Amino acid sequence: MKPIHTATLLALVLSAGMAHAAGPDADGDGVPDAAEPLLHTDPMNADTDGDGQNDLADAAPVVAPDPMTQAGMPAPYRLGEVLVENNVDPATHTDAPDHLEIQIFNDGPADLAGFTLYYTFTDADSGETEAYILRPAVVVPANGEARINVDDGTLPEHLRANPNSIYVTSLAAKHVTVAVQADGFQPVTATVEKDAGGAETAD
Ligand SMILES: [Ca+2]
Ligand SMILES: [Ca+2]
Ligand SMILES: [Ca+2]
Ligand SMILES: [Ca+2]
Repeated sequence: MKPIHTATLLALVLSAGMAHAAGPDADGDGVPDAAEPLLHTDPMNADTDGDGQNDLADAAPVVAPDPMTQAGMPAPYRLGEVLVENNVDPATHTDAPDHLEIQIFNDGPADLAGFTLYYTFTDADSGETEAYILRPAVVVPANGEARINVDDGTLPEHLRANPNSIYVTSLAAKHVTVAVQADGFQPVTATVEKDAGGAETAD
């Protein structure tokens, strides 16, 4: 079956009267909670992909354009582990909800903040790609390291991932790209492969 373009799907949903059925809209983006899974968007986030356009207005609500800029100074930071399954909470060393965990090393003499994270998931079966922009509040100490966790967002300082992402809805393998940039510096990138299977099956 040919995939239905999200804009077409949303038009169908809206013309079917779901928006006017006064269904709840928890995040106030104009897309009823019941319709958000059909768009693969987050019912608790008005701008699921973080590109500044809310889910109703966004023609590609789970595809954010690449915000990285190459003009900055050479990065004093580098990526360590990039995990897309079997995540562990660094504070408690206990199992954390899977999605994305990124370790950043700061080799410079100053603490670093003002990070932007851009990541993509490409589904090995469908070829579909999702792309998200997040702005983690992480501070990476001078000559130290820190981690960015993107998951269900319930643990302190963890960021919320889209619960209706193809990460969750498709069991196919995923090709994942990650780019991390602190204000004024060039980005660093990594790629990682997620095996086929459910997000938590290997735990
Ligand atoms: Ca909504
Ligand atoms: Ca939403
Ligand atoms: Ca958006
Ligand atoms: Ca978008």
